[in-house]
Amino acid sequence: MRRNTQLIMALDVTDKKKARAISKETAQHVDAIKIGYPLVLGAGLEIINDICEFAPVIADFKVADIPNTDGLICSQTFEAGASAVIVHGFTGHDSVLECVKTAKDFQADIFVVTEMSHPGAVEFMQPKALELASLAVECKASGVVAPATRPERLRKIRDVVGGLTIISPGVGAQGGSAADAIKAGADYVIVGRSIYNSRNPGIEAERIVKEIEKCR
Ligand code: OMP
Repeated sequence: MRRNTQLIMALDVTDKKKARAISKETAQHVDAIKIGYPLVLGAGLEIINDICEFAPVIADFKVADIPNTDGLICSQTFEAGASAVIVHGFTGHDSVLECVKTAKDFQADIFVVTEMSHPGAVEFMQPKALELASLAVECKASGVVAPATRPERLRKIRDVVGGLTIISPGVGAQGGSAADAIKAGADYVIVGRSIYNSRNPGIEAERIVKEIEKCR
């Protein structure tokens, strides 16, 4: 993934036309566009290839199954044009290794979820987050997903993952700040609603990029 603006847009809209319009408006300000179940269920898997016209696509399918099924999900997603897939780590080393192996065949990336950004993540994920981060390192994933809503936790996850890429959601609508996340060690922030629900997504994306630039 290019590392230019350090902004990844989460495109959680469900309408193809809207998705394309927002992607076009924001393309020059983002390093990647993350799409997940809302858009793929609304517009079909072909939407990945559509959005690739504007930026590399990260498929947020939070893959969490047995290795064989995980491998099939990842290969279908990479064949559809995605540059990366987000997977869960709680399924264990064998499942994540299968995803990483499949990604290698496509010269693509796997990001492993550690501690999620929402409040409920403290119940089950937080106690295991650093182990999930270690698992990502051991499985040679490209990176991890870590919460912008808890910069102090992000810092701890950075200590564990060393040079792996950290992509960090929770900025804006969930209360986190782009600057704090970058300062705590995120390589990229992921921003959804603040951009795609704003009256002018291009201007909002540019504003976030400027905020990130100030921390460099
Ligand atoms: P907004 O809260 O609208 O900015 O969107 C955040 C995006 O990041 C959504 O697509 C979420 O599904 C995703 N996300 C989180 O919010 N928290 C996480 O811990 C992990 C993810 C993710 O894996 O992308």
